[in-house]
Amino acid sequence: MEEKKNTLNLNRNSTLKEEISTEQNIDIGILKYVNILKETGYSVDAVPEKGFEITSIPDKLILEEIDGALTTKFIGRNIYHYYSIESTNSRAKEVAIEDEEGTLVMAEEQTAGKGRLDRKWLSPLGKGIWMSVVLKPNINPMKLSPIALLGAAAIYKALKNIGVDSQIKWPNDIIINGKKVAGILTESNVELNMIKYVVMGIGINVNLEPEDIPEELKSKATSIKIEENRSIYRRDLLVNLLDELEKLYLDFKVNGDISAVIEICRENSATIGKKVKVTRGGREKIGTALDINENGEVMVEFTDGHVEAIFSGEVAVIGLDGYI
Ligand code: BT5
Repeated sequence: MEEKKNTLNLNRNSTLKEEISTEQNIDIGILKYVNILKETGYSVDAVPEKGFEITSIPDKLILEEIDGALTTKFIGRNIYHYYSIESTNSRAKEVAIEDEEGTLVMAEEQTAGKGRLDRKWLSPLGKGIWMSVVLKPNINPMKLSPIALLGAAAIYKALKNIGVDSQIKWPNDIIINGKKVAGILTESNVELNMIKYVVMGIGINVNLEPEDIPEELKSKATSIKIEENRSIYRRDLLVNLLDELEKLYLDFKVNGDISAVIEICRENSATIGKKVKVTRGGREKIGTALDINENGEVMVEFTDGHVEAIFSGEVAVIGLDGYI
């Protein structure tokens, strides 16, 4: 499909690299390739009597490199890669019916990234993972509500794999040192009691610098680089994430089993034990989050002693969310 090759500069790099390493005669043609590599962010040094050496590779999500590193069976085996797009979730919804399960839409930047409830999601160029995966679980739509937790658990595990500790704030935020580093937006299409598709959108602030975060978000948003004081190679995180997502998803897809996900969300929760504000239908109530039950609902004990399982709506952790 033509769109998969739409980021000309990004996609042709891998082939160029091979051409350079196998080329014996350094002529004007190779200098042209070297220049293209440099423009794309590679550092290339001339080595006397040998040719050229690539000394550093750019942190770009180059299709061929991702493809070669993937360990998944179906997630990310069909990829749409954009340099700039309004929203990967919106694009994924356009291809979700026709395309196979596991189809991945990703972009270097989103110009109209979406959060939940029509909120905006900041997605600056080349600094994060902005992606959406098409899923087609063959389960009762009534069992779909914990699916965002699946994304959260996969992000948690992928971060852990690259040495980053985080917490999960029910249902869709990943937190480091009290600030949000990643979010999940799931959008589904259900017809006649059948799930046509679920698009799981994941945004991770990877290498954002403090100046990439606007003033109004500074109290609640952060990036891995800001918290860890090191740059992260986005490809490694992405490949890890797709792998963890596929492992956790398979149990869910086949028999609706979400227990491993719930366990991860419980053990690494930024919500359990905290004072929370629950907003539903415009009304606010204060309580304490006691646990996450086996359905992925958060159990909240309100100030009047009444305990309720909350499966949707807003549960804000008091003291954690910048706006409280
Ligand atoms: C979310 O919404 O956390 C869901 C975010 C999903 C983003 C991904 S990126 C790829 C895919 N394509 C899309 O268009 N979206 C998905 P919510 O819980 O409603 O949080 C949104 C709120 O978080 C905003 O109102 C801001 O206050 C804050 N926010 C916006 N951008 C942020 C960022 N990059 N990092 C941290 N917080 C942010």
